[in-house]
Amino acid sequence: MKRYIKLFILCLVLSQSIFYVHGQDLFINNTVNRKYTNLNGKWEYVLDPYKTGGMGGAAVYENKEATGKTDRVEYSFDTAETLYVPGSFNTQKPELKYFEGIVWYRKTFDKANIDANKRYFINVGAANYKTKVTFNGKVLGEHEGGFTPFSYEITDLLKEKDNYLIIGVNSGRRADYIPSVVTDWFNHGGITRDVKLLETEKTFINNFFIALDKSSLDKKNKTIKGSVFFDGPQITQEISVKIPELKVEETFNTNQEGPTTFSFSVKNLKLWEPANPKLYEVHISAGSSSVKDAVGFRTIETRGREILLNGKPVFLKGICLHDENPFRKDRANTTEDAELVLNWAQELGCNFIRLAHYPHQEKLVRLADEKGILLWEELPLYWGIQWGNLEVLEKAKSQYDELINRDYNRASSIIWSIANETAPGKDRNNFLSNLADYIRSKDSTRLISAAVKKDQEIDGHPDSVYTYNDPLIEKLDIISINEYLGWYGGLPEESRTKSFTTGMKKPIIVSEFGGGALQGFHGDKHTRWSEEFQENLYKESLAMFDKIEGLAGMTPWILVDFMSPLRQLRGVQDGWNRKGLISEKGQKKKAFFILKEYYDNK
Ligand code: GCB
Repeated sequence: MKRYIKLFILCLVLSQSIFYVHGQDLFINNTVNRKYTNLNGKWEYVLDPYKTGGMGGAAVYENKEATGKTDRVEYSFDTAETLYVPGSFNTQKPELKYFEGIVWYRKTFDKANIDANKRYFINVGAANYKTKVTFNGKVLGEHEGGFTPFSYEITDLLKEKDNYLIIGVNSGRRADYIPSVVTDWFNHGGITRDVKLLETEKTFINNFFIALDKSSLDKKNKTIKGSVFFDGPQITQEISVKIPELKVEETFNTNQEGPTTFSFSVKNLKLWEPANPKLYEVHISAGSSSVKDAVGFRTIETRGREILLNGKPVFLKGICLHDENPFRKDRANTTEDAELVLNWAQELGCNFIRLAHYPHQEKLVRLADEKGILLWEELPLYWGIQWGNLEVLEKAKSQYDELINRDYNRASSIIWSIANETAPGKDRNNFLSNLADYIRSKDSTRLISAAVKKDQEIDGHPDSVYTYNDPLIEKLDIISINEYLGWYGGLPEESRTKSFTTGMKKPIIVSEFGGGALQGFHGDKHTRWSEEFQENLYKESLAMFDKIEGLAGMTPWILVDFMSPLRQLRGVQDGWNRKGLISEKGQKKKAFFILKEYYDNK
C-alpha cells in the first residue's frame, strides 16, 4: 500500500513539474551587444481563442498546408494575416482589442553561412504571458512571465533554407499567475519585445555581473568585483577583464565548477551619478568568446532615514511610469519610446522613476544609464496574488532571476520593489520575506522596498496620524507608501490634518499619490476630473508629504495617462486611467507644473 502512496506522490510531483513551467534553456544577458539577426517585422498569425494548440486535430506548430485538393488542414499560415513583432496584438487589430487567449505567430527565414563552430539561440525580449516556442516543428519549451527575456537553443535544428519559428503566446489571466487576474493596466498580449537569432561561440560567456565593491567607496583606489558565467563544453583556463579607459587589463583563472569570480583595484574611477552618468566600456573575454558592455559604477545604501548614492544623501525626485507608448497605444519597445518618456520626466525635474508595476523594456533601463536617471524596478506582485501557493513563489523567484540577470550591470537601477499594496498575513509575510532573502542572496548592489499599507487601512481605525507597522518593513531597506487621500476618500484639504509615523527608522518614499483629470476639462478645485482638482490635490499632497520626517523621495502616480480596462467612464476615462500629469496625446495638465516647481525648488 505504502508503495502505491509513494508512487502516487511521485506522479503528482512529476505532473506538477510538467504543468508548472516558466523555463528557458539558458539565460543570455546583454543581447544587444552580441552577434544577432533581428527577427522583428511582420509575422503571420493564427488565433486560438479556445487555447487548444491544434486546429482540426493538427498541432498548429507543425506548420501544415494542404498538399492536394482532397487534403484537410484547418489552418494556414501561408494565407494568414500578419501582426507586427514586437507589439501588442490587441492594439494592432480592432477585432483583437479585448482578446485574451493564444495567438500563434510564425516567422519563416533563411540563414546563409551557418557556421558549424557556432551555436544559435532564439531570444525573446518579452512575450505576455505564457509562451510556447517551437522551431522547425520541434517544441523547444514554455516560458512563463510576461515581461522578462528568455532564450532557447536551436543549433541542431537550424537550416540554410525555409526555417519556421512558431511561437504561441497565451495572454489569458489566471489566479496563480504573476500578476493575478485583476490589474489596473491593459493586458497587452503577444510578443511585445524584440526577437533575435543569436550566434555564439561553442563555449561562451552567457552572463556576467560587474559592480563597484561598496567597501572600497571611501578608498582612493576603488575595487571592482564581479562574476562570469560560461556555457559550453570547454571552459578555458583564463578570463580577461579590460576597461581601456581606466587602463585595466586583468586576468583570472577560470573556476571549472561554478561562475568565475574576480576582483581588482582601479585608480581614478569616476563614479556614475545623475549629474555625471559616466559609463565605461568593459570587455570580458575567455578563449574565443568575448562580450562588451557600457557600465557605470556607483554604490547605493541607506543610513538611518537617508538614501546614500556614492555615500552622499540623495532626494529621489521621481514619478511613476507604465511601459506604454500612449501615441501608439502599445507596449513601449523602442529606444524612441523610451526617449519620449524619459525626456518628459527630465522636463518635470526628475532624477528618479518608478517603473510600475512590472519589468519595463531593457532599452529604457539602458537609456536611463546614459541619461543619469535612477530607477525603481518591480515585479507585478500586485493585487490578488496567491501567497499560500509555493509554485507562485517559485515563479516570482524565477522572474526575479531573469530581471536581475538582465539588469544587474545597469547603474541606474537602484531599487528592487517586491510588492505593491499587499495586506499582511501569515502566507503573504512568509512569501515576501522569503523573496526578499532570495533577492539579497543574488544581488547586494541594490536596495529592497515594497509599497506597504498603513495600519489604519488594515485595522480600519481612521486617525489623523497614519502609522506603518507592517511586519514586512523589517525586511526592507526603504519604506514605501501609497497614499490617495483627497482622491480615494476625503477632499484634498484633509491632508492638512494628517501626519505620518513609522515604527522603524528607515528612509520613506511616497511611492504613489494622485488623482484623475481629463486634460482640457476645467472647473473649480472641487470639480472632479478637472485639471484644477488635480492641481489642488498636488498642492495639498506635496505640503502634507513634505512634513514627513525622513522623506527620501517620491514618485507620484503617474507621468502619462495609461490604458486600463477598469476605467470606463464615458467622455472622461474611455478606457484610460486619467491620473497622468500628461494626457495620452502628450499634453501637459496643470498639476505637471506644480510638481515641476516643487522639484525645481527641492
Ligand atoms: C494604486 C495602484 C495603481 C493604480 C492606482 C490608481 O494604488 O498601485 O496600480 O493604478 O492606485 O489609479 O488607482
